[in-house]
Parts: sequence; C-alpha cells; structure tokens
Amino acid sequence: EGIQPQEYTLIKLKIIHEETPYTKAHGDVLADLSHKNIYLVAGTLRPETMYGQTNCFINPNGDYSAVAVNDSDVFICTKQSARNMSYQDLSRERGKVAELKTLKGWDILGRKLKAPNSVYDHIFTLPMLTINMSKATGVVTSVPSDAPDDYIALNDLKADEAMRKKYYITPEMVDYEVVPIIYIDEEFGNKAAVVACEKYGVKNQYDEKNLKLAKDEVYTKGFYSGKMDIGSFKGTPVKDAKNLIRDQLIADNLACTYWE
Ligand code: A2H
Repeated sequence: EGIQPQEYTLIKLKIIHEETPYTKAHGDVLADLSHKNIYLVAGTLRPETMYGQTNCFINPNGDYSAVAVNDSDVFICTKQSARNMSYQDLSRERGKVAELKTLKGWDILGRKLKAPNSVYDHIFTLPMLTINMSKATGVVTSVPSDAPDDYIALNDLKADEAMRKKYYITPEMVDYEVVPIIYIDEEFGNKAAVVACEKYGVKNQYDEKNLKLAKDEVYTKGFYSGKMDIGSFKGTPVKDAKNLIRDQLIADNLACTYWE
C-alpha cells in the first residue's frame, strides 16, 4: 500500500432474516438485531459491475463487528473499517464505534442478501479464505463476469461438495450463472473473467501466479476497452459509467463512499 488514500464504494447488502443451515445447527447471533436493517458492507473499486453480483464473500475465520451507524441501521464489517468510518460521517458520534456485537465470518455464512443492482432477486454469502481482513471492510461482493478471483472462488465451491458441506453451503446457494455486464472485445466478449481464467489455466483460488496474469489483463482491458452491456448506461464506456453508476447508488442510499 502506498501513501495515496484509496477511495472505495461501500455497497450495502441487506440481510434477509431467515434460518440458515448454519444457524439451525449453531444458533443465530443476529437474532436479537432482527428488528434493525442489517447490512453487510462490501468495499469495491468497481461500482459499475454490481449488476453482475452472484454472491458475497466473507472470510469464515475473520473477526467482524456489527456496528450501529444510526438508530435503524447496522453495518457488518471489520472493527478497523468501522473505526475509519466513524471519522467519515458513518457513525452516530464522530470517532466513536457503536459496536453491538462481535462475530466470526462463520456466523454470517449462507445468509440471504438483497444486493443493490444485481439482476438476481437475492444472493447468498459464501466463504472465501483469501480475503484480507486488513483491507477495506473484509466483505467482498462477487462479480464473476469481471473479477477472476470471484469467478474461480465461486467455481471452487460449485465443484467441491466437501467444502460446501463444511461451511453449511447448499447447492442452491451457489446455483448462480455468470451475468454478462461489460463487453470488452472479440477475445474477451462479455464474460472477461471466465475467458481469462480459461486462457491462463487458473486451477483454483490458490493458483496465485495464473490468477495474477488473468487479473492484470481483465482489469486493464475492462477499464480501457469495456463498454456497459446492461443497465441505464448500456453502451457507455466503463470509465465514464463508473462514477455515474456510483453516484446513482449513493443517491438511492444503497451505497456510500469510504476512504482508507
Ligand atoms: B472489487 P485493492 Cl468486478 N480482500 O470489486 C480481498 N479483496 C478485496 C477486499 C479484501 N479485504 N476488499 C475488497 N476486495 C476486492 C468488484 C471488482 C473488484 C471487480 C473487478 C476488480 C476488482 C467485485 N469483486 O478489484 O487491493 C474488491 O473487488 C480489482 C483490484 O484495494 C475490490 O474491488 O485495490 C478490490 O478487491 C479492492 O482491491
């Protein structure tokens, strides 16, 4: 990380309260907060890609906090990010974190979520072991069409029944198709991450070397050659649509800006 601050868009993924296979077995740490609006807040650099969300990743072994940001809304994120938010007008009192409880990633696996702009009515939280708990909120929303990390981690879960069982993930929770949202060119089409993972033979989410090759190419081409292939800015270059879509999400109270 450099000295340059990084601007993220925080996407508010609202939890739809329901029993999950995990809460059935171990109880629900969020039960007493169910009268509040509880959001998993995911830090993204690509707000224009939210149409393609198929799931949200959390680190099962990570430490998260449920924090009151006002009288009705609770954010789930890392404590460190909640501290930063409290200096960015995202808390009841400046510099104070109103922590309601601490939880493990495990406690929020397999949750049903309403994801802003996603073409899917609802999506689920899934485990991703490579999430960095020191970066942004520790919550990563997943867009497998344009993020090789997301595509390969979702594929790993689709392919690995033992892994799903371990984390109380049902087949229904991973039964989501990649959504075409950005058209790049003849080679990458409108599912750049899928094409790049095949091109570089990415084996799984731990195949760092090939993942890096796939990511470098997809991110650069997506930014400079990509055009929106969905939504109200369809046909607009990604680099122009990005801020327009972010501003719309913020105006609709579905997202906010976060710096670190
Ligand atoms: B991006 P930077 Cl479609 N650990 O959002 C690991 N990855 C994290 C994270 C964490 N704690 N917090 C955020 N991220 C991911 C969308 C996306 C992203 C697309 C394409 C590229 C892309 C959907 N996932 O990021 O290291 C989030 O994934 C390219 C870098 O702070 C976030 O944006 O620069 C990005 O990494 C932030 O990465």
